[in-house]
Amino acid sequence: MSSQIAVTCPLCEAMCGLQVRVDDGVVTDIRGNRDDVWSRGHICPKGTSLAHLHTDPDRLRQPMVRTRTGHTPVSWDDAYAEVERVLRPVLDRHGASAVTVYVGNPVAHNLGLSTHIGALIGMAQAAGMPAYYSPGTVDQWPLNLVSALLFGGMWNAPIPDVDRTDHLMILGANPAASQGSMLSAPDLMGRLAAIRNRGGTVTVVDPRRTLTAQRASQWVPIRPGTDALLLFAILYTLAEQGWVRRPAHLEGRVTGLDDVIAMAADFAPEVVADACGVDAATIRRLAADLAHAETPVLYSRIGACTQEFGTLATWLVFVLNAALGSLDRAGGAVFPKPAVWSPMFMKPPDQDGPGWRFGRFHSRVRGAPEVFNQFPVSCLAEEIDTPGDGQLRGLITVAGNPVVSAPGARRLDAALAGLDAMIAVDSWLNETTRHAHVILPGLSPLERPHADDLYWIYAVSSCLKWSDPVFAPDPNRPSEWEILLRLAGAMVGTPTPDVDVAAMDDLYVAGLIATACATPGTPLTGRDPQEATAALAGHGPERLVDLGIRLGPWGDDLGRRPGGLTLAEVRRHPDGLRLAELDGDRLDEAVCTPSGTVELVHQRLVDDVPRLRARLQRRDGGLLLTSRRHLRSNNSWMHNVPALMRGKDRCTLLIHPVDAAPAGIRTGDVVEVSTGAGALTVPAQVSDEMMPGVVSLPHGWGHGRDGTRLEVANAHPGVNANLLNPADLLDAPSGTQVVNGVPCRVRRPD
Ligand SMILES: Nc1nc2c(c(=O)[nH]1)N[C@H]1C(S)=C(S)[C@@H](COP(=O)(O)OP(=O)(O)OC[C@H]3O[C@@H](n4cnc5c(=O)[nH]c(N)nc54)[C@H](O)[C@@H]3O)O[C@H]1N2
Ligand SMILES: Nc1nc2c(c(=O)[nH]1)N[C@H]1C(S)=C(S)[C@@H](COP(=O)(O)OP(=O)(O)OC[C@H]3O[C@@H](n4cnc5c(=O)[nH]c(N)nc54)[C@H](O)[C@@H]3O)O[C@H]1N2
Ligand code: SF4
Ligand SMILES: [Mo]
Repeated sequence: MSSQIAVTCPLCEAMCGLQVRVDDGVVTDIRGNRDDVWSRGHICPKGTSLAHLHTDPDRLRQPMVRTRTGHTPVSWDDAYAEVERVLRPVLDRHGASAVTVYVGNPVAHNLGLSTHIGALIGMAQAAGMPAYYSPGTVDQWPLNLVSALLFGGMWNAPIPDVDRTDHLMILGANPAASQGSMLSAPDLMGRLAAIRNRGGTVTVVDPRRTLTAQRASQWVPIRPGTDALLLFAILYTLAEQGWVRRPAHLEGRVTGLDDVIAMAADFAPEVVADACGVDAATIRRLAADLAHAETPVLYSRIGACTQEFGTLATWLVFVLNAALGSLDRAGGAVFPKPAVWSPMFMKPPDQDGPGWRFGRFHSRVRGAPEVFNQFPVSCLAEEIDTPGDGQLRGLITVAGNPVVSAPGARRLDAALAGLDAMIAVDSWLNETTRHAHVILPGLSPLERPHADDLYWIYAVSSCLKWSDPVFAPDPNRPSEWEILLRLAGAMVGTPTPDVDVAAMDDLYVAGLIATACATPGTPLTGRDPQEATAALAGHGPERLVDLGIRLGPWGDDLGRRPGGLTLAEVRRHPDGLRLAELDGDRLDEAVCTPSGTVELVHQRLVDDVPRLRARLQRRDGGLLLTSRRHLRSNNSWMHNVPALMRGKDRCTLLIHPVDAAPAGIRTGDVVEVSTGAGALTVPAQVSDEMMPGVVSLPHGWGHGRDGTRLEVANAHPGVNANLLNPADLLDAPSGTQVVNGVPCRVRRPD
């Protein structure tokens, strides 16, 4: 028996359509699906590895419980009984405030986890859990913060119109590896090449000459952490030269531009040049290039977020897009029109009133303010290991590996070992889950249906896709959304084995709908919750995807727009539905700030400018550590795929020859890298792809730990970069961890 099945790859934001060939129950080929309406055949090496993720002998197929001699497989009944045994005493004695949840990155890429994580978080919060944690604070939190303030929603931001711009400036992103982030566009590198082919310019601002920079028109090396200075200086130059554009279409739709221009007065190119490591003439030329382009646009991502001034840098990217007149017009920074509505687009009910509030409560140990109900992820360790009232004693991780991905990693590793209850919803026994009392595994990526919601909000066209599972799941295994609902039930008081998962699902969906009906600005505002709920059939993720499609711009509005789309209709199109292309002129529809305008000025942003000004006085002479990604890695968790591990060691320290030579360092030498947080040894790779004064180490490594079950990864352990990243180095307004621009020393060990 042979079959071809069209699916969407659940591994990254590019959401590629793939063709999976199955012969006699075995995947024999995976390739890009040329008929996929969205990705038209694009695939990267990770896409083909789905077959291995499915067959990986190390992938857990049964729950595991921790015993004195390691983890052993148990039945689902025994696993739930063990959850109850460890979790209930914590809840009974200390309440839900002693338990927290860590929401890992794959949650956003896994249908059942993404639809139902809200049930666990929401119910745990209702029971008294204060903050929760995620790698958002080592990632895009500055973008979320800036999006909420400027555009009204934490997931609401314009993206660069890569297919029509004639000048794209990229800061702190390397799509050659990442395939695009908060910018969904399959074959982004092909699209960048097309900009140059049509006579346009691609400028890459990055301390490293990445493959993206190599393929660009120009590479501008920058000292890590100083993008905000550079961007202020570009704004200064635009204003000085009379190049600020005030097009009619933005008249009355953007407020505060002149105030930001006034703030730029302190940041002339000559003033910031030294700190940025970019000379003033270059900065003025960059400003002129942007000013003279027809459709210039700036785009920034993680390198501009996870740094000392991540919020200001991310903010100024949008300020410049406004100052160049590029907001909301073709070729500029445009608001996509997602075809699927997501409850994530709603302002959370606890954010009542106009605008957004931050710092409504603070972490117990270091007093860090909450941002979107989260504390910086490095607070997790101290909240667990510091005794006293409010100490965390229970942790539920969902598809996360914070022992590898969170700064201050050593302390977290030790802290997890001391928890009274740790539950991991995870499919591998890795550096983090080895501490769990119970591991509850999900189905393989080929055994579950797939659809995306969040990433369509950053997508270059409006599409809808649904993938059925390639293989029927084992009927004796729960789906991950069911596991989450069971844990949610346990958090609100039901003994874990007794949770009625179907009833919880109904309760959750009814609650979401009631919230959407009561919240201004949702597609359900003002409608009758019972009637809306009754319009839906089915259960689990399918029901919520149906809701999202039907409430989307092409949906049937839960029956009120006959002929509109439903999930049932989308399923009839295995290659997807392509509904619209990016366009300008969506600002009024997309922006939901209290004033209805793009509000460029907020006190939280203005308050951080003096910190940036003070940065100009600092002369740090030594080396700065940065992070990088590789096309064939996926954060920490795909190093167990043999095909992705072939070739040279990728976990190396990149260092420029002028920094290596005085220390006598050559490629292949094992060097010691040390920071205020710790030291480790790693092979050096001497290369002029780094700018002098900056070194680069990938994150996601540090395998080979006792008690893990990752045969391939453990044979290529690498080192954990987050042993070097200090817990207390943060971007102030967002609480985001600094993993780019950490002062370090490199030497040959004695
Ligand atoms: N293959 C692969 N794809 C992935 C991932 C993966 O691990 N592997 N991870 C996924 C995830 S979770 C995310 S969040 C995205 C991230 O996607 P991207 O944002 O594209 O991330 P990176 O590839 O790490 O690129 C960040 C760049 O920032 C540069 N940089 C460092 N410091 C600074 C600075 O101070 N200023 C400037 N201007 N640049 C700086 C680094 O040198 C690096 O080239 O990728 C996603 N896609
Ligand atoms: N120094 C430094 N640190 C960083 C970064 C950096 O650039 N530099 N980048 C940060 C960023 S952007 C991110 S997103 C984080 C990532 O941080 P995390 O989300 O904590 O880590 P991942 O490596 O993505 O780990 C994913 C986990 O999910 C599990 N998993 C995989 N698939 C599934 C599934 O289908 N179901 C379930 N239940 N589990 C699954 C894996 O076994 C693994 O435990 O790392 C951050 N840390
Ligand atoms: S770029 Fe690669 S990992 Fe990302 S969706 Fe496409 S095939 Fe999957
Ligand atoms: Mo990320």
